[in-house]
Amino acid sequence: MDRHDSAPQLIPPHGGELKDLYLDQAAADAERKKAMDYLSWDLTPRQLCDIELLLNGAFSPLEGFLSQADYDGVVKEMRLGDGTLWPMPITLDVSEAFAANLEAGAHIALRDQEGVLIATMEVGDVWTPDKEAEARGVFGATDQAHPGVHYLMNLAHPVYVGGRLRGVEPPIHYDFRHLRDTPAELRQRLQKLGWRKVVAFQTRNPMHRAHQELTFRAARDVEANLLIHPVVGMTKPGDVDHFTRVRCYERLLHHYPEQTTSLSLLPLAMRMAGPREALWHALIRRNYGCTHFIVGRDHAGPGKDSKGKDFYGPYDAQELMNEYRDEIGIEMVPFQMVVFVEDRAQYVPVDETHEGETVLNISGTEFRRRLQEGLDVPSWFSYPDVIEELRKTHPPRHQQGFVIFFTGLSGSGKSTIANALMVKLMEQGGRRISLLDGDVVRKNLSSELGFSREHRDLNILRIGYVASEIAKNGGIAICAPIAPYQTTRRQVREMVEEVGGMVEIHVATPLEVCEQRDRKGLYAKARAGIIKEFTGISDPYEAPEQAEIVIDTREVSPDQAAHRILVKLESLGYIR
Ligand code: PPS
Repeated sequence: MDRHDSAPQLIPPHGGELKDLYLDQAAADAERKKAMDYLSWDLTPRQLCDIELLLNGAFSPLEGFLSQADYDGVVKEMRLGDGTLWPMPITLDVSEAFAANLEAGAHIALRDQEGVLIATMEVGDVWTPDKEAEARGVFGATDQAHPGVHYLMNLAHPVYVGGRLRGVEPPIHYDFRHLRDTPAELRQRLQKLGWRKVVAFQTRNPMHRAHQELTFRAARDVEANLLIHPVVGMTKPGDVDHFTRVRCYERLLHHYPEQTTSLSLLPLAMRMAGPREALWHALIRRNYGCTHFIVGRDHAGPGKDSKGKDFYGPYDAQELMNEYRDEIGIEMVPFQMVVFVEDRAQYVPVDETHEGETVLNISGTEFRRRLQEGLDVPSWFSYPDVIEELRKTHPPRHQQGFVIFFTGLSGSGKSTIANALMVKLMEQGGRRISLLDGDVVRKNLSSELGFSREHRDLNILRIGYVASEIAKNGGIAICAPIAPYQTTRRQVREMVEEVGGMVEIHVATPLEVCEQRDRKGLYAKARAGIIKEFTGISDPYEAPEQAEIVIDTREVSPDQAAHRILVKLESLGYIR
């Protein structure tokens, strides 16, 4: 590593030309006035991340959300219309209703969730993308187990708008302000430090000793200083929140030799696109003024597909980076996994281990289990001060809030089992419990809603929101709606797992049995056409694929069902 820079020299301006799409103060004030007459679009959390990096030049050479011609080129061959290498479509997705009022040449105001004007955009083109083709091109997959595909298919709006941006005000961040740099600020900082070579490390996870060793070796090998450049925008659902991670990185920083390593936060919304994403990450780091970029095993990997197969090969990203090495403008530092060799008490790249040596490793899953169960984490694996930080927000499971989410047909027995379970949990004592039963929620939270897909989704997302708030504050939320749609249940799971545990229970009583019981007489009415859109009769029910528990009430009584759930909760560590 480069400790200090004694040789007098000119620091090369790393990173090439940097776009800055912000207007000056006077022009921004004038733009704010004009924007009062423009149509307004409230940016989604992902769009807010994208626009920040468009406006500050992290996405140079882009000057706005992609036009259709640029988008087509990027999806098909990772190139903008003018041939420049750019692997990721940065698009402004809007609703059909909003798009219906747009035409080329119009201006729109882009605002954050509070209504603050971030930028205006001159509309270039408006089109409806072929999302399946986009998924295949960008992710090489249409399987919705891929978080990027899932987002594209279910969460992104259906129409895209391209156009140049005029920046009025950067999105505001109140957290870790001392660690946030624009590309221009970071370039300046690196220059001031006299760092001629800088190797950037991308991460969305807490860093343990293996990561430290890997980054330290990478920096030493290319004689560069190290920039830890973690993503704090949007990462993979279920990841450790960035507040916790940043505190961990700050702790870790003290374990590097002084003056060698720096930390800066990147408000990027990841897509988990593996090889393409690696290329994108590299271009972004080039824009931030880094000269080298570490690409390890399974860079930005989305995990396994619905058949249990990896979406990408572990070194696909390195291969793609190699293919485009002459165009990226930043050098890759490829890295193998590093492992701990017990006999040498040392971390080494996996190909430098000798036969017969004992190699220790704790997988991500095993590490999470140890945190969840409050078990010891050895200091060869991670620094105790880092673990201490993690434990603050990730206490053992029995101290965490969680959500028990029942789903099943009307009359399947959800409410009965949910009530039995609640009473049994209350009997055990020591926890706060809220029951969000289907009928009760519809009365108190969703009285204006009907049973269209749109209304059912709204209803379930409201339940998910309230349940996740309960879980966040350490409580237990028991929910018992029909929740007929897979994607909506998945959204709830993602929301909940950010703050606590989620246990999904499919009450899989078959339709014929529910109909035979017909306690409320609703099935008869549905068959007679008096109730429309009735689940199972005239409306779909998509059975869960990953429920933690499946219960068929033909086989067990409510009491037995509740008992089975308690046993499962115990085995998962949620109760003791
Ligand atoms: S959903 O789909 O999750 O929003 O439904 P939910 O909020 O759980 O409400 C289901 C209860 O509403 C009654 N009901 C209907 N269910 C399904 N489809 C139609 N069209 C419908 N109309 C009224 C029914 O009593 C459901 O209660 P449960 O407890 O499930 O039997």
